[in-house]
Amino acid sequence: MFLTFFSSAGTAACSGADIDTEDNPDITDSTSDELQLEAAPVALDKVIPAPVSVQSSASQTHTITQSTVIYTEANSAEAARVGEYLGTLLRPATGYPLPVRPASSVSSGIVLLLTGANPKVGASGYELDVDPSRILVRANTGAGLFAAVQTLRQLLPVTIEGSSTQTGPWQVAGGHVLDYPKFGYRGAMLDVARHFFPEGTVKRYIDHLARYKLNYLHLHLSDDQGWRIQIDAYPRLATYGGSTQVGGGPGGYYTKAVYTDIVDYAAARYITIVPEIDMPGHTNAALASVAELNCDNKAKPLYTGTDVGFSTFCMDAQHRDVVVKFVGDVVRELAALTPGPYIHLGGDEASSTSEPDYLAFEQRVMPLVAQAGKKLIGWHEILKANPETSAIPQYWGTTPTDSSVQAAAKRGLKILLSPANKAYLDMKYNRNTPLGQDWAGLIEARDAYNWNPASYLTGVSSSSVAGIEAPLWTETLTTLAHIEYMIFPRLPALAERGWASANQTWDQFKQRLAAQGPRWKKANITYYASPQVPWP
Ligand code: NGO
Repeated sequence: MFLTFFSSAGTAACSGADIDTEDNPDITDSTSDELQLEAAPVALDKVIPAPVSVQSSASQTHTITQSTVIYTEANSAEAARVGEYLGTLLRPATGYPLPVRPASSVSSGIVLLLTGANPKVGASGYELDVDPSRILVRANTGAGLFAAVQTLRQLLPVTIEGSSTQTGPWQVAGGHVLDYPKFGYRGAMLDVARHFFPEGTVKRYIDHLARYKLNYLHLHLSDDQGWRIQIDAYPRLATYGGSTQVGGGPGGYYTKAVYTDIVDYAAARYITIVPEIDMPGHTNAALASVAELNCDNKAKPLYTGTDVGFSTFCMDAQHRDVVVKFVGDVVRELAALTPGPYIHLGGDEASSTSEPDYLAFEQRVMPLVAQAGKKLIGWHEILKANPETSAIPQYWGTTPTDSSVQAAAKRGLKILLSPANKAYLDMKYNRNTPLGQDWAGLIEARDAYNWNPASYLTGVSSSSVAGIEAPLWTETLTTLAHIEYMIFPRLPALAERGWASANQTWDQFKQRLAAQGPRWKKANITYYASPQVPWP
């Protein structure tokens, strides 16, 4: 059904140009009047995700000027790095030098401190105080300072998104913000297996996540159509298994050096990479690269279509030890590339694996993750194999009631929520959306926002929810513009669901969402101009 999107040459019939903002009649260029309007300070409660609490002081506006200094906690290299990141964000549009210096009883400029925060902010939150003399941020961690920086960025005029010098003034509304996240895991996934995306695209995706305070990026690194990460024990996985993609294009893979660069880039934005190798199904690329994973010891041909459920590792008596050793080797190399706590082993849609083989397989491979010093995440089908309580099942069903997930929560497992009819970023917005799929339904901006992760699953309490993740599968997506069109504006809606404590209504949220549109436009980010959103 997806093949209709692709020409015989394997290029998407719907190119990025079709959805480029330049061609989008709903997105007009800002006039200078609008730019004047945009320069007015943004109210403290107009950011996404909505902060926990805000007190505005209308008369206390702060203006960033040519002589503003960014002061950071003395003796903290980490605070200095966040200060430098802030400087990098603000210098292009302001044209100001914004030097970063150690703080010593400062009462002016932008001040980032790792002391004195309200304990409520925890390990990821922050306090922000704005008055005419200074912008003061206090947090317990670099992650908290970084979250505050993202808030500050949204409080500045739209023109802060410009890549060259813009006209100020650079005003920030006065007042106090106290803010911290509801859930510890706030993620998005990028499927780099169906179509391969180069390092630069992944980094830009990471930047988009950072804007909205997401802290995990799950990379779907293998599937039937491609294996995307260098594994030294089996070099052909990447060089051969990674040599194509959906539609037959050249594919690609990340060398360990490039992958490490992505991990570091994410870490500098307080985003943890969760690598996924999907198994025992969704494994054709591995089966094509390593013959002994097949029952007949014959390598499968590469696959460039979009069917699911046809591939499986062989678990017969002659092969199971070979397969388990293979998984162990891969998991060890992956764990060595992963500073974060999690390795994702897939486990979905193994319809070519018999039930006993699936259970035998999972029971042998799940412990390999712990042996490599990591915790397991898997699609919720892994619950059939009774994983230990530290494992996190990722729920991708389309109904709120699932007995296996309920039972898991009762056993003490935390559930990661990705209900496909709410959180799947690859679903079409409406019937005419030129990209994406619709098997889980159509997901307009409002649908992505209108659910409550804390109470979504029947019989699963909020304390059993690890958080939420928005997966972007890429059967139909080939360019950065495609990716951005699918994630904006739904990603910020889902990000708010993961962060915000208050359950705001769509009517409140859509006003704040609308204000993001001009920012995306200024930053040359492609987006879907949903008719549900009152874009300015
Ligand atoms: C399903 C399937 C993926 C598809 C995706 C498309 C899961 C967990 N397995 O989600 O292979 O790419 O739908 O929406």
